[in-house]
Amino acid sequence: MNCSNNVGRFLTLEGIEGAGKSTQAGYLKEALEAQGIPVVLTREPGGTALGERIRQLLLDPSLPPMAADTELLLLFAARAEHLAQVIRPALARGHWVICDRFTDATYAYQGGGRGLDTSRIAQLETLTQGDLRPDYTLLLDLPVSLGLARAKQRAHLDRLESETHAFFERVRRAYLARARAEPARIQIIDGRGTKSQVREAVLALVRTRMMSGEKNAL
Ligand code: Z5A
Repeated sequence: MNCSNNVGRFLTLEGIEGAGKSTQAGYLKEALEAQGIPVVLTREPGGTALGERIRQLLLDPSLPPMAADTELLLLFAARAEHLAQVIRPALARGHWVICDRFTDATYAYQGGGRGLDTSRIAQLETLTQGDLRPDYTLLLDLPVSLGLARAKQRAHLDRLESETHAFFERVRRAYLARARAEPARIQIIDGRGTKSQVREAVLALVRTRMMSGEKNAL
């Protein structure tokens, strides 16, 4: 991987609910910025004004169930906007982009969880992203029961969080299968540790896999 300081990097965090993605994304941003690396921290679905409106629709538990294809197309519509307005411009400026979920989540939730044909997801991926893929993906893995227990500490569950345990087991399995299929890009991190243990594991991986040869060090 080219690790010159002037080249933007695209790093994504993935995992089931409560895996600690948002927590670790914040820590990583802090650590990179402390080394003078400009970072854009963003999330999916969301990341733009339009994307956040689409997110509200996707997660609203008061709406009647939507067709799986509607959900899929809304996710890619938000993603197209996110790429155009935020991700591609930031990478072109040489910033690092840390994205809390991206297209691996679509393969895991809509493919694994909902059972949609992954070849159709792949078609939309190519249509929306061209050949842009994350440089590096950290998959925070933990048992579904632990992730859901953490997520339930929040006040209320959104539409997707109200899915069954079996749904999230399928999501987890799909994530792990993707990691096995793309070991150079997707690195599994044990999400069961304390926040600081997971933070150390994340920083160690980013240091060795994405920053070798850089003068900055985490
Ligand atoms: N979705 C989809 O279906 N298809 C797609 O293509 C995309 C998304 C992109 C919203 O995502 C939903 O969109 C999501 C998948 C779907 N649906 N569900 N269900 P999201 O990322 O915004 O939602 P989320 O996964 O539900 O976020 P989350 O529960 O906040 O998870 P997290 O970001 O991984 O965890 P966190 O916010 O960092 O931590 C959760 C709690 O655990 C919090 O109280 C922390 O303080 C605590 N925590 C974090 N780390 C630890 C450790 N290590 N120990 C103990 N406690 C911890």
